[in-house]
Amino acid sequence: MLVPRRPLLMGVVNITPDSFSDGGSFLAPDSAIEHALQLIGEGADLLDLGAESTRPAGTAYGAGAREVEAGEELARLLPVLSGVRRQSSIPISIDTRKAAVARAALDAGADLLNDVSGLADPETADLAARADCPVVLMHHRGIFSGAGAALAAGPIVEEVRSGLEAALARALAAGCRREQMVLDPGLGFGKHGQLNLELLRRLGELAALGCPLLVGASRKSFLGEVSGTLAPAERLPESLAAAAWATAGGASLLRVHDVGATRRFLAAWLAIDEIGPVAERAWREEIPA
Ligand code: HH2
Repeated sequence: MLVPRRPLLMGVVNITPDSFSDGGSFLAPDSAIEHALQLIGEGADLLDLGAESTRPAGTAYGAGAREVEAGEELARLLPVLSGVRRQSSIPISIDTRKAAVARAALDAGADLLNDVSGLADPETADLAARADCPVVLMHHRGIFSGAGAALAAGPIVEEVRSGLEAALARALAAGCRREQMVLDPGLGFGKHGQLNLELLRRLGELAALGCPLLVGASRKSFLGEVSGTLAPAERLPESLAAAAWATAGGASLLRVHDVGATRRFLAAWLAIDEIGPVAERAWREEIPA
């Protein structure tokens, strides 16, 4: 197996009361800052701060998350952003769909934008072009809609590829540079279980879009469905399997909740992969010509 170099690990910090994965655990600024510093200690390469959950409605998650106004989102976000910034120079991504939030966060020292709507708001696209910062463009089939969402199964990889192409074209038309863009298939986000598995398996086909790929599979319900492990925080083994497939498929970034475990898992996997050529060389050197 040819395993690529280790992807960068983006540690998730949800400053929300209602995230599917860890809602309410880090709503207070001090606990969110402490969590961010812990993820840095575990080896995160960058952080993703989000202050509005996108938890879908559905049987596992009840009513789904509540959309929040920009003012409330900023009140949650900014104290954590400045608190982390004071103590670390780690790159910070902001997970938001709102231009006002993105603008204030960039002014306060954020480095990247992570827009799960794929720059649907032209104001955000314009801001991204002027800021010239890295931007994650994510595909979705409805941001708050449940995974079932009565959508056709269809050829999912082709749908995601053309959706990302369209988002990329919109961003370029707004003045962004291709080199700024990171593309994300948007696992979950209106796609039911098997579609996500197929996207992970065929991730390499999205590399043709010519931008680095980010994958956010960590703790998601399609992984829980595989093994029947219901609580999101108990989905680490399944999340590591997804991290392995994303890595083999060429992902440059993994968005994960369990940074330390993912880092150790990938280090072991890569060490096993790399020992092949090393062992072969050592063996050849011992054989007399
Ligand atoms: N997934 C979530 C949120 N933001 N951003 C990108 N680029 N890709 C993803 O897959 C992605 C994302 C959902 O995970 P989480 O933040 O843990 O949950 P919630 O939206 O409920 O806060």
